Amino acid sequence: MPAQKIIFSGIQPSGRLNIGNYIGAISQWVEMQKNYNCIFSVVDYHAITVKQDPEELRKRIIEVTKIYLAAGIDPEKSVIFQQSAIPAHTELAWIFNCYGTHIADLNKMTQFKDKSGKNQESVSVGLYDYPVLMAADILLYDTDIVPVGEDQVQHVELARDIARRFNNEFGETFKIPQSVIRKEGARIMSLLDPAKKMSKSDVNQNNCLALLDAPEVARKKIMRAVTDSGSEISYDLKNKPALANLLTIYAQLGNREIKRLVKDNSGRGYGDFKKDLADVVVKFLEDFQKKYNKISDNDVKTILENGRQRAEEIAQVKLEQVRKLIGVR
Ligand code: ATP
Ligand code: LTN
Repeated sequence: MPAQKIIFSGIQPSGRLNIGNYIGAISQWVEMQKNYNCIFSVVDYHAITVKQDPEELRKRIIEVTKIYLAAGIDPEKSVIFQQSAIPAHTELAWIFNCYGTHIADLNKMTQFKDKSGKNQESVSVGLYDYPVLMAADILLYDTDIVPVGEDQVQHVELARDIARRFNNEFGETFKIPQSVIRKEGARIMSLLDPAKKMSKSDVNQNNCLALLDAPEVARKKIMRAVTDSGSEISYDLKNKPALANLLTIYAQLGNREIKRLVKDNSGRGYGDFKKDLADVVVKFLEDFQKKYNKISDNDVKTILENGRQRAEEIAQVKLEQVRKLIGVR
């Protein structure tokens, strides 16, 4: 029997996780655990590429872990660990800085351009180098598949390039990973601006539906979400992007098909549709938060420590192999 494929993914504890993170990433992971060997990380060293308050960061690491668990990641099946607990990640990132990564690669990264905006000269080197650390995360574990939202595909491409270049120079060392994104829901947009991604570090949280928003707050956010001109419920990404986004959220959280939703809403107005959507979101959040609230900080500690042990065993072997290949051992 062929060995089970390996899945790796992670989320930065850099803000309040939202339904974009859930739909685009975490919900895919939950499905994949049935058929694959999965490793999920809380990537705290990615979070510090932008300023974090230390007290807040400590809390967020626990919060993100609880969100993985509440969403259905099963620590008996999957490895869950904190990135900074395994120094092999940063060490391999350093090696990739020297072997496999070109300045031109990093200059192409759209996330860096978006996040650095007009301050490209004064943001941290870490923000620029961030995709190299991500490549190390992925390649350390012989990952086959990386389930992410659409915005991360470019970073996975870089991981593939780095792996190929390293293999060309030193012989087969790293597996070439592949990104997987959802057909629908790979890019959930802001509630107030359908041209912008829903992003957990957005300063205006009215753009986002956070997984830990009080359900009634979420309801208000939906009722205030922008809609498009016209009044008919139809899925039209180009002409009705705001409605297309709301339909996608409804379909994903309510487990419905978009086609069917459009049919069932024919003749109804935006207001009625939003009320239904608000009910679906409220129900989803209530169920989710019930599970979340049952998980203790102590559970999290134990799970992360277990995960660290399991992940470190794999990471150490790969890193030692690399150290030998480049001549430091
Ligand atoms: P930040 O604003 O801090 O960059 P983010 O909300 O973009 O945060 P990440 O930690 O970068 O979140 O992403 C975690 C995972 O969630 C990634 O796989 C990413 O592609 C996915 N993701 C993030 N935002 C969305 C979104 N709006 N729609 C679908 N997937 C998303
Ligand atoms: N850069 C990713 C988070 C991340 C990741 C990874 C995702 C860090 N390391 C490895 C998949 C695999 C982001 O979502 N911002």
